[in-house]
Amino acid sequence: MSEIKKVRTVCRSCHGGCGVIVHVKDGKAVKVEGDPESPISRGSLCSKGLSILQLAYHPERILHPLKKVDGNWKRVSWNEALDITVENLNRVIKEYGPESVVIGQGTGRDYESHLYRFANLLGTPNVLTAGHMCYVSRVGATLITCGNLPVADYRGNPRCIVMWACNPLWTNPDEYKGIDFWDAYKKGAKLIVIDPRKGFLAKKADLWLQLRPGTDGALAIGFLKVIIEENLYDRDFVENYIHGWGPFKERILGHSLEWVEEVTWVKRDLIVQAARMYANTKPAAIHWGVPTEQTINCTDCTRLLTALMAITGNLDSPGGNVFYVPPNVRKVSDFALHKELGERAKKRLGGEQYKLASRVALITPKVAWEAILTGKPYPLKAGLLCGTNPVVTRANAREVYEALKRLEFLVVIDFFMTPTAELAHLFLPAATWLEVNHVADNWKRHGFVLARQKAVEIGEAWQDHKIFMELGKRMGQMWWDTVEDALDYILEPAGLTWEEFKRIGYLQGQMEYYKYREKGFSTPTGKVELYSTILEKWGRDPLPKYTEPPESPLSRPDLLKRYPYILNAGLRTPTFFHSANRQIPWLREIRPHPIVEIHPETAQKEGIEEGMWVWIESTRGKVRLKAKLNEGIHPKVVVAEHGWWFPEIKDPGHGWEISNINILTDNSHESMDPVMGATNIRVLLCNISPCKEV
Ligand SMILES: Nc1nc2c(c(=O)[nH]1)N[C@H]1C(S)=C(S)[C@@H](COP(=O)(O)OP(=O)(O)OC[C@H]3O[C@@H](n4cnc5c(=O)[nH]c(N)nc54)[C@H](O)[C@@H]3O)O[C@H]1N2
Ligand SMILES: Nc1nc2c(c(=O)[nH]1)N[C@H]1C(S)=C(S)[C@@H](COP(=O)(O)OP(=O)(O)OC[C@H]3O[C@@H](n4cnc5c(=O)[nH]c(N)nc54)[C@H](O)[C@@H]3O)O[C@H]1N2
Ligand code: SF4
Ligand SMILES: [Mo]
Repeated sequence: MSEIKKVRTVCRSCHGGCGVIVHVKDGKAVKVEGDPESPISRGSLCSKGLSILQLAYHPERILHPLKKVDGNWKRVSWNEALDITVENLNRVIKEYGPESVVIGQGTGRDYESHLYRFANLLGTPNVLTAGHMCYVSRVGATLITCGNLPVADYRGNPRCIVMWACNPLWTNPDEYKGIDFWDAYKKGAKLIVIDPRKGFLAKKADLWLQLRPGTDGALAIGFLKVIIEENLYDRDFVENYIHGWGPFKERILGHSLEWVEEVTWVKRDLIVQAARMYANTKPAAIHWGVPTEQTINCTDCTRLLTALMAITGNLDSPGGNVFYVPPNVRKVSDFALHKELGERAKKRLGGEQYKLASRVALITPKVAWEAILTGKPYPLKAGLLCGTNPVVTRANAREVYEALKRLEFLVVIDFFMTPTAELAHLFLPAATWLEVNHVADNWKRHGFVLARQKAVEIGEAWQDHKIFMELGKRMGQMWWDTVEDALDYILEPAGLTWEEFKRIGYLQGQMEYYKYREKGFSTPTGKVELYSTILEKWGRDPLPKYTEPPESPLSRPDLLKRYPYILNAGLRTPTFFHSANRQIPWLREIRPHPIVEIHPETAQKEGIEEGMWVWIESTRGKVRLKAKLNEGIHPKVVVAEHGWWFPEIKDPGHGWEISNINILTDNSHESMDPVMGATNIRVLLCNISPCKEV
């Protein structure tokens, strides 16, 4: 009988990080279990991590390159696939310049270092990610405000946690694992939850603020006003480390709590109570989530929340919001060679308007669709999309679909044939995290890097890093011979090779708090810029403010008759990851249908019953989901899941138009954050009605 080999690695079925022990028999992974020694997850794994074997060995997974011939997919060798890509990219570059190639990815998947290096060496500034409205937007806004992203310091034992638009027990996003929050909560930290939906955490909270979706910026202004007026702020910090306190204070005090209550739907007493609890309990951490970024207020809201952390003296203090010190390895930005782009960076689509997006080296997707569809300001002709399914995950899905269909050449790199991949000319099969060697989590700001090591090889799938390397080399770019050679380069400053790092498993940076006392903040003034000198230079409002979302009951009363409800689109579920996992038996069994949550009163009014298919309609179209009644949301709000398509539908559309909530969302320039281009996907107007057709 053959032996079971155990390989210690790191999951990446979400943003990743949990330690896993993979059991391998005869070259096949047969079992996964949580790694009790992992500093990140301490033995825990979620449903997605646990079902990786069903994903990796799925009968529909694509395990060799495919090219489209007369509308049908035909198997080709890697050699041919790379040749086809190089030939087409070179053709387009010769005719239109490298900027006519868009390189895209979705959420952070630990290959941005390689993707960006490929794009930069190719000479295209047009990298499209989800970062315009997710995480990178938060990073960008905090970079210009306080020089780095402040992260809730669970390791420092916060005594008060403000869960501001995050649901980490389901989502484990970015730097955070739900388990860290849970441990701090169990130690008795006070909990304030700011969320329009009464989920598990809202039920546990000391205070739950059920705000109107998209009004977080106004609520933050309310908190700041209470804290300033009641002198609950840290005078020493404000005097020494804030730039623009006078005008900032004036701006905040110019608002009344009545206004805040009217805008946010949160009673002023509750706002006062919550602001006092946050400011008076030390240390206190704000744990922020992505809905704060997915509106027109993205940058301003991030800056207002940073102001709260700063003026209460919680910035970079133990148990507050801190700048973790990274291990001494080469960072994603070092590897990515952004400088190589040189003057070409100026050609970035939308770069003049969305200056903050450009500063963090990405474009908002809208400008890509426009360039493809209109040829303005110059044409986009080719695309390489890795690990993203924009037909389902980006706003205004019909426009996305039309644009991608028009590309002269599109390569998609994925595990499965998705609605986006079906539009491609070439499909390249990616390796799952079971089949990858990488210095993982290097993009995160939690102070760790982790050894994700290959447990098995499956079919002809290549890890994404290798795809970029091999393509890059064929395009004449400077890369290493092997994936592992590049990892040696990343690890070099730590004095380790990949082989040595694999054995150690992880590195942690040596934490230091209050770094600003010695070094200041990494902003132009060296202080926390509540008055932003960078925004001022760009001709923008240097002070943060609240802007009413452009399609809301307040800004579009004319639409209310036809579309009386606020659509809050983006409810995550523990089992799915955006558009992924619908074909995984264990996970789909738990949640077989797309769900929209409706208050029972609203359901009754609209003739809707639990479990019924309902139409949701906005000015941009209609889709159907199944109703689930939930008393924990406001009767004027409906909360819908995103990411739905149906792998079981075998035609090339795979049902992308049936329940895809992004057919309803908006990506007009007027609806986006003015400097980041964050798309407004959390606040729209819609109506709902029973769907009799199914
Ligand atoms: N309405 C609405 N829309 C949203 C959101 C919302 O809240 N509401 N959230 C938005 C957010 S925050 C984000 S980040 C985006 C995410 O948007 P995307 O990243 O585009 O979405 P996913 O469905 O996670 O990923 C798409 C594909 O990546 C493939 N994949 C997974 N892992 C790998 C890998 O390692 N390599 C390769 N090559 N492929 C892989 C999957 O099989 C899947 O088909 O969606 C956004 N869309
Ligand atoms: N299982 C699973 N995990 C995931 C993902 C997934 O698709 N599935 N996606 C990953 C990605 S890319 C991301 S960005 C993260 C996001 O993860 P989180 O930041 O946790 O974001 P969400 O779960 O979308 O929303 C968090 C909470 O905010 C509430 N909310 C909705 N709108 C608003 C609003 O306007 N204001 C406030 N204050 N609260 C609001 C929601 O009701 C929810 O309880 O999750 C990551 N993890
Ligand atoms: S939380 Fe994310 S990293 Fe952890 S097991 Fe689940 S999918 Fe994997
Ligand atoms: Mo995201």
